[in-house]
Amino acid sequence: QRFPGQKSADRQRTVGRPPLLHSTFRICHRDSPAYCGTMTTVFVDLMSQPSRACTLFCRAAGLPVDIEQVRLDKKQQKTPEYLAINPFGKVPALRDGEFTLPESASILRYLAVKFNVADHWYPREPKARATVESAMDWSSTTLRSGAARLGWHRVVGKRMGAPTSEDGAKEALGLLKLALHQLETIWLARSPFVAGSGISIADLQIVCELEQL
Ligand SMILES: N[C@@H](CCC(=O)N[C@@H](CS)C(=O)NCC(=O)O)C(=O)O
Repeated sequence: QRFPGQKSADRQRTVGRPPLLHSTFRICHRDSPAYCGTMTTVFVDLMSQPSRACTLFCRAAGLPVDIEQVRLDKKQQKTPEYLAINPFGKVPALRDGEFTLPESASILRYLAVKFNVADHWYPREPKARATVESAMDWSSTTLRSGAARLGWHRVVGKRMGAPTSEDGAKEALGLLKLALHQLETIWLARSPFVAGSGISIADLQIVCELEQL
């Protein structure tokens, strides 16, 4: 499979950039029949929910995108090389030629449009598209504020020696319970998918927030 604007596999292998970061590895497509060289790279750490959503999308939709690891435990997200790609110092981020992009939801939408993916991922019809975007906004603002904060206070922050508290965890749990209720009674009321009859990038975003709980 070849997407518009892709370079041939041979060209990619010859011209491919040297790894940006130490201990970089490529997660997908190197050994896939679809791997045929690409200018597009997504930088991730699979400890990160938004990174997993982008990685999952690339894999599930078979996108010719290189996935490179940025190790949060080694603070690689704060190196000058990476800050040149994402000045916020967070994962994920995307680089496509000279273009760089932070924020997972924007990355998901960009990839969907760039690679002209199947409609169910990111529908072209305006109302269906807006529903996917609404679910993504809800996930970023509402679900994540409970789920990620709970994980931070109970697990991640503790491991990193950051200040955490049981009060913080309890508050996050309250937000999470409300969000889960909304997910079941509103987003999933009529379909196993949040925004229509097929799986979309919103489902990937949401499932990656939930899977580690
Ligand atoms: N809204 C951002 C959130 C990105 C984010 O919070 N990434 C975290 C990991 S889940 C990160 O890189 N943290 C490292 C840091 O802040 O130094 C997105 O969706 O991309």
